[in-house]
Amino acid sequence: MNRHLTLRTVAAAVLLAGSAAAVLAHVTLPPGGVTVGSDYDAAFRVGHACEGAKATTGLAVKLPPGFVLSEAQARKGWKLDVQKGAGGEVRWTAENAQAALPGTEKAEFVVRGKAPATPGTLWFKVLQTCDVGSADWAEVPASGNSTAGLKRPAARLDVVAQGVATVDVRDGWVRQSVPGQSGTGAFMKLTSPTGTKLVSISTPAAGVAEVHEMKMEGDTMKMRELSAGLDLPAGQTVELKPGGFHVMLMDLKGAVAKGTNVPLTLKFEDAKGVKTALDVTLPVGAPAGADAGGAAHQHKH
Ligand SMILES: [Cu+2]
Repeated sequence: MNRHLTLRTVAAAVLLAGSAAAVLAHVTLPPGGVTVGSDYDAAFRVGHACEGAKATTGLAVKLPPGFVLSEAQARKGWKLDVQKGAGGEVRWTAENAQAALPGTEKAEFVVRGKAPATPGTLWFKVLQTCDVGSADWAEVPASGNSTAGLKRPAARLDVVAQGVATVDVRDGWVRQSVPGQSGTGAFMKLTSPTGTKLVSISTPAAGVAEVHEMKMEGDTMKMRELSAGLDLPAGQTVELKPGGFHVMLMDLKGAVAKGTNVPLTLKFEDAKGVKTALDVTLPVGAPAGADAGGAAHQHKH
């Protein structure tokens, strides 16, 4: 019982992480979490210089308690200082103006280490220095783990329990059903940091839930179940959307009404046969800006 509650809490945390990481201007870690006690390459993404600056000249990453550093990746033309242990820090400094990272280029600064043995959230505080000024990515929410509303959030890493998927789920929603309709669709963006496969779905809202693919065949839209599962290549965002891949909910237990939420359990299996699951709760109704799909998505079974 307790264990179940914990899993749900962590799943909700991963969802929040997803939406916060969508702000590209920040220094962030890639979407998705890490399993307790596993090796992790923390690749800090720098996609811009400090405000009003032309280039990044230095990056200092503070290692949060529980993260055990093994090594930091050197950068050509940059000096690397590594301070291990509690309160440790990894610092890269451009040796000259030529080596500095122009604001128009993106780069990853990689710290390799091991995740702690207990689930939770790690915050990596990052100080970015530039030709002009600096940006201190060090804000941590006072409570909870959402970085929404923070101007300079620290980079966040979710450490999840064994058996919980590290997959990032973003922009999820379920299509509202109309009276008498027996089926509907669920949509979301999935990113697996290590690569896995979405193999099955279950929900108390429907008797049957399947992963489907839609394709134009001649001038008719056809769909079929992906019986072998949906591949999620490492680091790639796979979008489930009207007219494409989607989760098909059939034999609905009741009307799927706008303003309500639908809980789903996503089950994954990676290339090594490791099975994980993730509980998510998706709102009913297309979010603003989403392609609702219209008539093309009226399924017939
Ligand atoms: Cu379908």
